[in-house]
Amino acid sequence: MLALYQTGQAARPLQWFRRHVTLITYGVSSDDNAPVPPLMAEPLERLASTALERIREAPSAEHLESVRIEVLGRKGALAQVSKDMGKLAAGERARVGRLLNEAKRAVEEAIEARRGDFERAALQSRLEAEWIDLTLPAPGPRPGSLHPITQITREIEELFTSLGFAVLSGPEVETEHNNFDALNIPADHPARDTMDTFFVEGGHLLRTHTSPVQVRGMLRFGPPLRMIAPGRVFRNEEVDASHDHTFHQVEGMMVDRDVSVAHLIYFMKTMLSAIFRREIAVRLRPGYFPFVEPGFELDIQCLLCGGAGCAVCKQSGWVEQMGCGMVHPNVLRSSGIDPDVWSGFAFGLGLTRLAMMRYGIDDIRLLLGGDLRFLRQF
Ligand code: FA5
Repeated sequence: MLALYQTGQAARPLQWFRRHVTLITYGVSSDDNAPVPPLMAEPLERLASTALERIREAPSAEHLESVRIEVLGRKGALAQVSKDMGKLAAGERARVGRLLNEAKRAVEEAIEARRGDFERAALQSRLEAEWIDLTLPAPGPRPGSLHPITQITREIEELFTSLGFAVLSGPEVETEHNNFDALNIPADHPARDTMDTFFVEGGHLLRTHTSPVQVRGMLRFGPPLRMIAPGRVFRNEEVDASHDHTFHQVEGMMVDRDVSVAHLIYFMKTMLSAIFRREIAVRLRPGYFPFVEPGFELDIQCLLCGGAGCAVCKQSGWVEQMGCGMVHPNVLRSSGIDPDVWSGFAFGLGLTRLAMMRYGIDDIRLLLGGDLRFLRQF
């Protein structure tokens, strides 16, 4: 007797085969070329036809794979038959082997065909699900936007050019002379302490303000002169909600005959009302800058808290926006301009703080932080 099969799903065809093999064992024939008797062929055919039916009816690729393993796998039904063949007489073994190969090929081909069905169906459903209408217009590039400081800089440039001012720019790495000495701040002057900065080799430093562009403008063009100079400046600063180590200013200067504080106030007011497009409360208080005399600080009422007090205005209700004043005679003189003939005003506006007021930004660190979630709002 040959070994019995115990598997569950394949049990039915295997029972047939068991009967068949028993018959082979006892009905020995020595003629290798004799046709396989129906009693030997039938159980294998049934095994194959049952497998083919299950393959045909397999509802999914996964199910198909489990049928394949049951029938063709190393421990599957056909493997077991092949193992048991060793116990047959030599002549029978060859004929049953042939039958077995045919059954195996038929099952393999059926599995391959059914697998193809599943693959085609999967492809079809992907084609339907992932269908793209190529005739639709492309979404196009996502538009970027200008940084709020760039936007406000451009507005100021436009305003001042319409008032006859030139837009100048100066280097961010400046000479110590232009940043301090030519502005009436010699090496031992205490005003240098308020503008501690980053010194680089060769008597140069990262400019602490845009005021050195005044010097460059006066030397390059001479009087009469109307210029503004927006740009980035640097200080060794304790960073908080309203102070950064890197920020933007715009310098303004007008040198002509008979320029007075009245002109200064007029231009300041014109600029602020153009930027805020409404009346805003300002206050002018005396301020000390060695390069102007008299000098002022101009504050605007904090637009973030409406003057009630917040972290940006340090609970004072006012935010310092700019320093300004009448150009000191020493500064005119150091740029070769005769202070007895010419006079002028100058201002240095904190562009970063202006942008904060304009857009309601309550922390200066957001502006140069590079966070796209913040920048996409502008
Ligand atoms: C100056 O820088 C002078 N050069 C301004 C000036 C020019 C005065 C011409 C007279 C004539 P001050 O250090 O105050 O001044 O800076 C000017 C403005 O820059 C301030 O009013 C403020 O708005 C802004 N500012 C100053 N420090 C910082 C900082 N750390 N972070 C952001 N903004 C600042």
